[in-house]
Amino acid sequence: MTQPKRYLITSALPYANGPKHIGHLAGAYLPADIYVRYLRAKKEEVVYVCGSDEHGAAITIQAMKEKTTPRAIVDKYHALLKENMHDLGISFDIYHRTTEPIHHETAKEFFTALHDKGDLEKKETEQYYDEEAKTFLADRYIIGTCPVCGNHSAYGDQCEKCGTSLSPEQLINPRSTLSGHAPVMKLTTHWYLPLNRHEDFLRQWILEDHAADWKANVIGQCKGWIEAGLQPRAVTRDLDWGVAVPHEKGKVLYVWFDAPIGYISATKQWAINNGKDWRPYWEDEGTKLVHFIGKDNIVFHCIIFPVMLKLHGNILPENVPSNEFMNLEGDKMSTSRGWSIEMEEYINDFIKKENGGGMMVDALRYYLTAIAPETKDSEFTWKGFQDALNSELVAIFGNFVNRTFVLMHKLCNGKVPPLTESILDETDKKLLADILACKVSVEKNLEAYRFREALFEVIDLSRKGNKYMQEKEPWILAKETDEKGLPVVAAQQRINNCLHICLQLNANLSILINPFLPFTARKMCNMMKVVEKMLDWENAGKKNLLSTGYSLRAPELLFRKMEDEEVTAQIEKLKIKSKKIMEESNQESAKPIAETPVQKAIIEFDDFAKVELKTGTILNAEKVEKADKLLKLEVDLGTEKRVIVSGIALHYQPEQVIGQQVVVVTNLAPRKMRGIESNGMILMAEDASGKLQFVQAGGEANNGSTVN
Ligand code: B3M
Ligand code: ZN
Repeated sequence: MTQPKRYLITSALPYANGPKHIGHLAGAYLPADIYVRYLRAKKEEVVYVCGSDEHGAAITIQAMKEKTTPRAIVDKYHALLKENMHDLGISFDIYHRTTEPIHHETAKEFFTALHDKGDLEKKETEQYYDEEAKTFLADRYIIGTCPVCGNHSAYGDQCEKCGTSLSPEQLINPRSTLSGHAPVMKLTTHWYLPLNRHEDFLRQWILEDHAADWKANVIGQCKGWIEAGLQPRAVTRDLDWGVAVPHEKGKVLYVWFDAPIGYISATKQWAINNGKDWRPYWEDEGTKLVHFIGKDNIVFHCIIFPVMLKLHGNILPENVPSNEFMNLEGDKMSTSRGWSIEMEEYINDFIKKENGGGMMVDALRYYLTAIAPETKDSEFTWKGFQDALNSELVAIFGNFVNRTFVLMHKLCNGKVPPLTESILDETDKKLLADILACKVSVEKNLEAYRFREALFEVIDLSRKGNKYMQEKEPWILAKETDEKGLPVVAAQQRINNCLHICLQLNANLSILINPFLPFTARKMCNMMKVVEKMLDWENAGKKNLLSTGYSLRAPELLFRKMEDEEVTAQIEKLKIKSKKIMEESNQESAKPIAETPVQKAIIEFDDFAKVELKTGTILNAEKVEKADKLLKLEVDLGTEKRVIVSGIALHYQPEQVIGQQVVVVTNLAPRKMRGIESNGMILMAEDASGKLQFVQAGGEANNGSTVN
């Protein structure tokens, strides 16, 4: 797009169902905040919106767990999340909530507009119903045995033990979490968003128009979805907590229909609070809309919400920078398994305890950005955090700033010394050129959402500052003047030039580090006795930010070291917390990958030998009525033909799999799914984009060959 007139930046709305961990922070909030702070420093017109997602089963289930009402849950966790984000320097222009009346009105209006234009379809489907509780059951309300790993408490949408995504009818022995009894199938009516009508648009808009500027992980996932063929998505639910569907009793909008509209209602509320007009932000093509999210939200922000926006006549996002996941000490970060560092825990342990003026906020922001999972999953370790803090922030950046101030006070009377241009040498000129080059490259990286790289550039510039100082050795110059009989004036001129340049570099570093480490930048301003206005981005690259003769304050400590004992204590705390939560909830303990390289327990050969695997070819495939995820397959196994029901319909159209060679588990006990008996299981593997791929024997294996 040409130079945008304004920016609207969003971060995924966290569910107000519990505390959020630092992996969330690293995924959707910190990068957006860095971007926004950069835009503000550039004096762009920018609004940064977010808020709590307060609907959906995530909330009602938490209310059940805590034996209270959904309202009490969202009130409690909304307040917590809002405060946590603020404490960590996330600078939303508004942190809204989806239970606000303005949001309900906005979401209803949106639904009605699409409905009245004929953009939604009404369909009758069968759904699990709890006869005792007299209610239809959302996927999360059904638990049963996972068909893949045998976990007895898998949910109707996902098994949290093995990670497989499921549909309720795949669960063995399903039971309702409300009554504990087996649910029955019952007819219900819902509204659907027919995504299939918009395939051409999505293909063009994502895979053509944005192929080059969206991240590869985002394009990859979208491609998987589009090529698998898009299905109509239900946008209503039989629930009583949520945005009521206009003119329908007992139904609410599906949480993923109303939540992204939360970005719009938050913008409206922001506009009301600030006497502005919200419309251009969602209706004028000059707006650059950017959604920052985690990878589990890609389909909603790249496929479903854009279709809704297009139908409703709104602008579309320019980009959807999505991060992969951040692991913790060798295992997946997970609040429910206690293997996490919650934002509030970090705040209590490091921020509230010390009055460091944001020192430990910036330390966390630094490490999370340095290890950001921008292109692949990454890992937080306390040792890594300590290393980053001690050997980068303290030893490089902090050291340079501190040295400059100490020497300036010692050798230049606490004032900015003059610069004598005539004696500038190559080393001086090189460093001055590096400042400008750094600014250019930080800009380029930030604009391409490469935050780690941008941060490395800034740290690298401070490293160059240290090297420069080391080469110039002003402290030696100061000593040697008298002994060597050099004219004092000439030596002092060289000292002055060195510290003048170092001070200008300091001023530049404060501007360049500001989007990432805002507290540090402000402390540096205080040391330099300049107002915050100096942090305006247009000042970056300038060589005269501090005037000659200006007297500066004494250095302040920017960062502190982290001790080994703190590292040990945090790891210990993590293990104890996780063990306790696991015991309470009867789950299997999280174990660091280093200790357990394989996920599942070792089995004897005899156990493996019980599994019969054979090659086959799919002869026929058809959709299973009223089940989004299932395909009914007929498979040729050489000596026999079998019917197998497979949960691959979201990834493949029936015609795409006919003729496909497959590997089948042939001695699995038969199971009924949607009234069809399935006799076996097809082996599939998930690829990097999340799409299921067929496991194949390769070569010319005959149907019915045994796989060993
Ligand atoms: N609350 C899911 C999540 O927290 C959801 C995001 C909504 S963004 C509109 O991952
Ligand atoms: Zn499982």
